[in-house]
Amino acid sequence: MRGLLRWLRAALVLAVACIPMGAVAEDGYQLWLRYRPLPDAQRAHVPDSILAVGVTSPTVEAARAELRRGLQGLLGRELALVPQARANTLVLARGADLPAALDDAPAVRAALRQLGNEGYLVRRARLNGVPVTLVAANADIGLLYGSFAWLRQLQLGTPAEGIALASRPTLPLRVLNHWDNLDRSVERGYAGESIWNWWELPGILDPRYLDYARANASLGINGTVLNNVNAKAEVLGAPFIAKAAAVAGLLRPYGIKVYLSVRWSTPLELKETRSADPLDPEVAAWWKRKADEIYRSIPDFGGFLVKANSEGQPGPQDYGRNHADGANMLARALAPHQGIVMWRAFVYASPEEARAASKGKDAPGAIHDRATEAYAQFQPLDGKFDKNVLVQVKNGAIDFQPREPAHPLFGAMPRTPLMMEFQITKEYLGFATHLAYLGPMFQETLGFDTRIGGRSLSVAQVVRGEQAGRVGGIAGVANIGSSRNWSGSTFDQANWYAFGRLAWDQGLDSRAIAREWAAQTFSPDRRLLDPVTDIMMRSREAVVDYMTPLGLHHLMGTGHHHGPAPWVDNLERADWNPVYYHRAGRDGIGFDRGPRGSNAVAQYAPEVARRFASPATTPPSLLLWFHRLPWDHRMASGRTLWEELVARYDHGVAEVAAMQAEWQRLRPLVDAERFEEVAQRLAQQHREAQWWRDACLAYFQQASGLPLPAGVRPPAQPLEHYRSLSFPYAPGHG
Ligand code: GCW
Repeated sequence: MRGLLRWLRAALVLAVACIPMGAVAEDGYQLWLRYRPLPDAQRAHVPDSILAVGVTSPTVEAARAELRRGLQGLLGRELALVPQARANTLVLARGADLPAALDDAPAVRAALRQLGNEGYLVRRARLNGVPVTLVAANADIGLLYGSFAWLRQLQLGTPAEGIALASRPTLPLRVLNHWDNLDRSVERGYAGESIWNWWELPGILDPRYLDYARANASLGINGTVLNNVNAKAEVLGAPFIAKAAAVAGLLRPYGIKVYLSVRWSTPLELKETRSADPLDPEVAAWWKRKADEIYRSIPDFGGFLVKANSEGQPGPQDYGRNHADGANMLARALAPHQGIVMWRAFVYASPEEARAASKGKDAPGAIHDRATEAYAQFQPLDGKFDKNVLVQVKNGAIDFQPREPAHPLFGAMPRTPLMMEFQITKEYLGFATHLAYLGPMFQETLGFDTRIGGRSLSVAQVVRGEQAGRVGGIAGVANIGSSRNWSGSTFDQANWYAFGRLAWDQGLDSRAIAREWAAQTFSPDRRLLDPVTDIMMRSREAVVDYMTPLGLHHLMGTGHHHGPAPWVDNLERADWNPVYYHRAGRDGIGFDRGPRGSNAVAQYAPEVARRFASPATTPPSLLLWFHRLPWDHRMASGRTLWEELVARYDHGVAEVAAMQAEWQRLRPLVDAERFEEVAQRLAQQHREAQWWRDACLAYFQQASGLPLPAGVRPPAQPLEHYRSLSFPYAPGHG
């Protein structure tokens, strides 16, 4: 017995000795807010005291708490709250409270005038002749954002005396959409259960909610829709309003408003009305009462997000009304409280139309095309929505595919505020298994030139309302769950981060964002930053290549959307089948969206339409999105289309192998925990990339009847093998 005790003691001493001083487990929980000790060289002029000028508030408290936490980590010192500035003190001050003894107060005031309600200014200044760091803003939330921004710079390795920032968000509405169900399952969630513990709310508040608020505020995200767009009526019952109110209370100091997704037929389902017709006064009165009830519990409630008449959800069309009728009725209930409606444009044809199409009634020149349907329903409603309605449009016209051209609605509704909807969770890009940094994808869509009215106007500018004064917003379908690292994998955190940063400023560059994220998440060591940024920047294109190169889309498995299934042709709706999208046969492959096909190109501005109407002027990355071409179509590369397709699939797989090799070289620079986690995922990604490549090539080879080009490795298994795979327990299935 004594021997055992001695052994245990020795083992314990050894274990403790093995943990380096100050080491914290790198389990990803802290996201990019790790605040690891600064190198000595960077410690000069870093404040060790703080002075908050003027009255305090929960938001200023939050800023102070973050600064203390941050500096505690960065310096290993407790930050002193001082009544008077001393050398290097960090001064937090609203514009209205700027201390008279601030040397350059007039310049600060002038700068603040440009920064709006949420912007911030950070600079070195002199107070009573003492050098200080000033964080100033017009409102408390700016002080919080400024504090985070300043801490970010320190984490990036910027010397304290060199930090000078002035920033304001370019969009007022920067929102996460949680597709979280009331039973804590998450539709298309790959990071564990929902972080919202609905069952335990409102009495029990998970400390994680606060860390969620911090992480989002650090990016400037200012809204969150708590529940799935495939919503349940119960979420508007009193118990869930109380639960949402508890969450709202925690998020409020961080500048984050709570919104709810609502089900169109809620009053009917709760048996409180006899209809859900938006023009029925009884229905409108119910929603008004419901809005009043919500605002009694959540005075700053943001509003509703609605998925109506889409994928089986009820909506105003059930009563012969249109989307504007529906959205406006809800908007009028919210308007007295300054609430908004975010009405989704993710709709496609009615079952009857789709059935007609699936019976092969397509006439030449008029083939059915799901990609055209949202435009067909929404464009005629431009200008018909109430002021507090925003139409939320997915980045592309199909469905969050690895690559889509920008949705034509962005160029077609100048009289309606539009919201961009990105999907941060990687439903179609390898779940949380594959490393795919989405920054370049977000940037690609935001930068798409709509050419409204013949002028150059990017999607980002449209959403900002630059041309028509209809200011919109941006939403991201969250990839957040209760898994320890929040997003299911380390690199998936970067997608949350990139979304938040681009929501704040669409002009930021995705490469710079990747670098910034990596510096905070791993370390600002250049030997690490260059390769990590490189891996991230090539990752999304790799996924495109091994899943859906050259503009192919919607080739994934049914329902769960995991893995390749280009052969699927038996689903109830024609436009749920991969064969509907790729149309591969002996004579060619691709979807003709040109004038002789579905003419989807006509939904873009004339210059854009002209470019996409011809294969010669369509970028190769979108070729098969817009055109159906013979296999021997000559590509710019000199290869035939078939050879090019094969080469792309191979290139995608090779890219993953290269990413893997690059990661292996980083072993000495990354903690063992995260190194191993990423290495395992990359290995799995490589296996799955090969699977995609093999299954798709086996299928397209059969469809085309063509041999593989010389020297190309044949698929590892016969096509039948790939067709036989099934995944009944894949995660995230709605
Ligand atoms: O991409 C599809 C998803 C559904 C989702 C839908 C939507 C919430 O497969 O799970 O439903 O889009 O955006 O409404």
